[in-house]
Amino acid sequence: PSVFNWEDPLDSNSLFTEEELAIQDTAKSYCQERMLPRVLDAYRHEKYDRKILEEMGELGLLGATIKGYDCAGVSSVASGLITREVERVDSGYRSGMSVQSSLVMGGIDEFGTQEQKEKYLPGLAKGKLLGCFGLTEPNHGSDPGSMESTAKRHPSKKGYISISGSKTWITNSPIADVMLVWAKLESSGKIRGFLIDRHECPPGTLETPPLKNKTGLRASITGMIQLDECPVPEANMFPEVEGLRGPFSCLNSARYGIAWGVMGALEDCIARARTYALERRQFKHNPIAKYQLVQKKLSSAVTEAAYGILAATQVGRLKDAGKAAPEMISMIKRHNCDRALENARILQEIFGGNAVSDEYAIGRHVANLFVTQTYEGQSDIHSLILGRAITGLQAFA
Ligand code: TGC
Ligand code: FAD
Repeated sequence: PSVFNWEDPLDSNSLFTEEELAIQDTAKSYCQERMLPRVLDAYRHEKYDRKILEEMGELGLLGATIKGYDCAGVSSVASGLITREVERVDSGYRSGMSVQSSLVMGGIDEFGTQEQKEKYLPGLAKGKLLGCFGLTEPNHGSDPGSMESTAKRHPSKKGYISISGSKTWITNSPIADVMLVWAKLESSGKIRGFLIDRHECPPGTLETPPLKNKTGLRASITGMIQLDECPVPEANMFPEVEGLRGPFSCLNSARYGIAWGVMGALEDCIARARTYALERRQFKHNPIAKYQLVQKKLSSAVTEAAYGILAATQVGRLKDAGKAAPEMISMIKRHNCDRALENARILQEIFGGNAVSDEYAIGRHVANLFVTQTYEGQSDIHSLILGRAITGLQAFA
């Protein structure tokens, strides 16, 4: 018989394989039992427990779509389901994982040499090494093509490149072991990718100061990367990829993951708001869930979460078939982040004054979801990427 399940209204579970559902279950148990109890303290005191990545590594959750190098080699939909479970707890924890998995491991897997893969991927997969991705600069966020960081032949060290420049708002940077940094080769003006190993940099050539007192994503660690003629072995440069295609290819996977993750955060807001509305009574002892205006808020949020999951599933299937255009990813990244933020913000109203208490979690999700709408291409930038594909006219500059 057909039944309506508010937690999966369009029966998206029927689209997942047994294996994908089992992976989701493993991720869900870990996230609810081990991560959730830590998040309030982490958010309040803005501290990131590095052990989390090691625990995720033990469960095979890092770089999960990569084949070989101690990675699980699962489908894109399975990796989306993992992301959804992590972000159901907190976007900051998902952020730390996305950077490690999609941006750093994904980049090395796609563009690295065999030596680079063997040196870094197994340690990153186990969470023994921590990675970060440096694209954004203080003067160039939405327009990374104008970056000022430069790479040139090192004046005194043979076989080395000298990198100078400044990256900002970099997730994981203050504690990262390996930094995938994008800089322009001075000789050609072309953007290239470099793996900078913190432990191999001479003193004074690399600083990674943290950016503290954030209003969102407080359970993740964020900082700068400051490079002052930092010597990096030539062997640490990605050998072939040139231009923005390099960083944007990594971003395709990370943006896809965010489209899944934010739906997990929205689903958590829905579950909490529903419980609260059923328990809280106002006017003649009615639960506030009985009032039409409250029901409308829940209906809209449940609808958006269901649609968002279906769209992300479809793009995941296309991705594995090699048929996912970047604009499809822009569409789901933009839409799911915008709808998650908008609906979480409206659900926040259901909690009345209690929404202001961090014990109720809803304010934390709302503050986090603002960041998801901003990084990896702010939503308006994705509108312009889509607008270009629709009209053939470029509106950025
Ligand atoms: P454009 O002319 O569009 O493209 C330049 C070259 O790049 C290629 N390309 C792509 N390749 C693969 N996938 C994509 N999605 C691609 N998009 C573009 C393109 O084919 C071209 O290649 P070639 O060989 O012809 O040179 O470049 P543009 O400078 O006009 O770009 C404009 C725009 C707005 C699309 C782009 O700059 C943009 O997306 N800006 C947003 C910046 C952004 O997303 N930054 C993210 C920083 S990382 C981050 O936020 C991590 S947070 C992680 C966390 O904590 O979870
Ligand atoms: P700007 O580019 O200055 O944009 C400001 C506003 O102007 C936006 O609303 C934008 O949409 C709008 N705008 C800009 N250009 C146009 C235009 N042509 N038309 C219309 N509107 C426009 N980056 C990394 O490289 N690695 C990371 O790990 C990373 N982690 C992050 C973690 C956090 C917590 C945060 C907040 C950011 C992180 N970022 C990271 C940076 C992030 O990607 C940038 O903040 C984002 O790309 C926007 O750049 P910006 O902040 O410089 O904003």
